[in-house]
Amino acid sequence: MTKELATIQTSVESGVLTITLNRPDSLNAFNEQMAVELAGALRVAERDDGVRCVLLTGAGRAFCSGQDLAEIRSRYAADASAEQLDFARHLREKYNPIVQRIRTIEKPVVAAVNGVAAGAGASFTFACDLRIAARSASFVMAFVHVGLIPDSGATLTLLQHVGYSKAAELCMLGEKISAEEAHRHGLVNKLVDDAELPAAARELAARLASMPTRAIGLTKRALNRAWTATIEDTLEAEAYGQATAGRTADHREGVLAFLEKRKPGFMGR
Ligand code: T3D
Repeated sequence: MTKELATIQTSVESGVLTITLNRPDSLNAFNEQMAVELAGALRVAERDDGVRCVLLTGAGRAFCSGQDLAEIRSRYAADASAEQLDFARHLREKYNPIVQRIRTIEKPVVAAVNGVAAGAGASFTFACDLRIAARSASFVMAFVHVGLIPDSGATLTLLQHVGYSKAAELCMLGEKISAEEAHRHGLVNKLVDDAELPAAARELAARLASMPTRAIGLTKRALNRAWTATIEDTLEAEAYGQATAGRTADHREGVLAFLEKRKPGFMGR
């Protein structure tokens, strides 16, 4: 069943929670209401055991054009001094909890990039675990064009995906890159023809949702930790994660299914 809020739509099917950013007239620009609704949907996804994968996409011809610039302008109107706008607070309260949850929820999060992803919209896709993109999609680190720096985690996540040199080029020049180029640089996991995106994204998400959710969640935790950790930290985190995964019913089911030469039926626990 599809739930329609003011700025997003959600639906759950086969263990996949699909969240569609839904302000197509502004290319799904991110405003205060969307921040509240998206954070709420991700909170539900985290708590609901029936949700075993999250799929994030956009309505219309774009994924997300980043911060709603009309809303920024209205903030200027309310307070004539740009210096007095508390950008740090805005990020801490609206953007950061969303990025934090995408990165820490112990379930796979997939971005189905259906069109342009700009500014924080691009950052949201980078925070996801996997990106599947339509051939006509694109990415633009638009921040520099409005005199801002990349946020929503992109200074780390973009670097992780493409390395320093390409990250610096994308952030400093702010040039739009096609999904094909993003795919070549490892930023996009899978590229499909536009018409195929919804079905291909659903198939990928449903496949992830049918896998051992605990093991995937613990893998995500270990990968996130490993980036800044020493080899000692990493080995210890892996040992902890493996001890936890090794106690799940899905681990047992995977081993038995292999030995019995049958398809495993993972339950997500
Ligand atoms: O604390 C804080 O808030 C700081 C946080 C900042 C985070 C950020 O994300 S900063 C970066 C903000 N985003 C941008 O600067 C991107 C602005 N948009 C664009 O550069 C272009 O629209 C795109 C490259 C994304 C797409 O270009 P194009 O030619 O395909 O579409 P368009 O014609 O520019 O846009 C279509 C409509 O969407 C248009 O409205 P109209 O004329 O049809 O009524 C345009 O104004 C609107 N739109 C697009 N992006 C935004 C937007 N409206 C509000 N905010 C937007 N970000």
